[in-house]
Amino acid sequence: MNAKAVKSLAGDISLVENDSPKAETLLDAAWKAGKHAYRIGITGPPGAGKSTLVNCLAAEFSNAGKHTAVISVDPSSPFTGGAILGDRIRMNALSSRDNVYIRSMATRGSLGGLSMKTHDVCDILDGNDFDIILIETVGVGQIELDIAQAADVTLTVLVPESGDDIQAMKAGIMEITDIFVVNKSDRHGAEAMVLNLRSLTKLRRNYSTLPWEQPVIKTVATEEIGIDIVLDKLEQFEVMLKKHDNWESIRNERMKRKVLQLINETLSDSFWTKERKKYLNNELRLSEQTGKSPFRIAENLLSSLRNT
Ligand SMILES: Nc1nc2c(ncn2[C@@H]2O[C@H](COP(=O)(O)OP(=O)(O)OP(=O)(O)O)[C@@H](O)[C@H]2O)c(=O)[nH]1
Ligand SMILES: [Mg+2]
Repeated sequence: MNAKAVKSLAGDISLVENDSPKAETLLDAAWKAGKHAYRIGITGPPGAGKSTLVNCLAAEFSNAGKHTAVISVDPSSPFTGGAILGDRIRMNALSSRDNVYIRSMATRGSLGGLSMKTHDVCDILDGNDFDIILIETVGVGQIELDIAQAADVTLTVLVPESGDDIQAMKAGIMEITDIFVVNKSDRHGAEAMVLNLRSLTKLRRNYSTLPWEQPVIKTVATEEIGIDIVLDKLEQFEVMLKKHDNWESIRNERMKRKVLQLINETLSDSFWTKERKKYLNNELRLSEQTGKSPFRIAENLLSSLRNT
């Protein structure tokens, strides 16, 4: 990408992030043009080596001639460009490449808002002819589940000491992970961690129609060890999705979610007139005296909808 193209893309993404009235036109065009990028989510606890790994993967995709985007989503930072200094330095080397684009996104309002924006930004990138979109998020609860919905494949990065993290994230992590990576496997306990994860993956996620078992891969991202295996598995997963028609159904599901979201937002916005807000506040204030339940209050509000 030349400097002009990068600037124009960055501008488009900012319009989407800021809910500009122009965003809708951009997203319309993106939906029309896009749908071919492979969206790869990378999640895991703080400091697990996600950025280091993403950096290795992005470099390999770029070497293979793929137009590659990296979005780092930082739910803990209220600043845009929340990437830490080390990330920046490493990423700078990468972003000077012609076929790589890097963008950080940070929380401005709610986490829900951030993940919706992430979906939109992925759509913009897809519409701009990217082949690969890597999305890095710190695993801090709900957010990685939301981000997983934006991705075609989710890679969870753990380290030999992640036993407690697995306990804390257990159900969620098994549900969303397609590929496990035990990074920092130059450190003690990597093998035990791999065995632990393998036994868990046997019990957990049910891919039903998909012939896939969650692989557990050891890496040392700082020395680029194991990266080739991660790339192989990512490619196998993509081939499998396409072969079993899941590629299409993931995109349809994404489209459906977007439509539902837009309908919900529009209905909700038009419903909450000044009068209805006032009515609600009044009922809340008087609830001690009236003893009305939320069901009765909602019913009254909705009845006003039926009468109009
Ligand atoms: N020993 C060892 N250190 C590693 C490895 N991979 C990454 N690191 C180091 O771990 C630290 C954190 O790496 P990052 O890639 O920034 O981790 P992260 O998961 O992106 O961190 P956050 O985005 O802050 O959650 C850095 O100092 C890396 O150099 C590895 O395989 N082995
Ligand atoms: Mg990082």
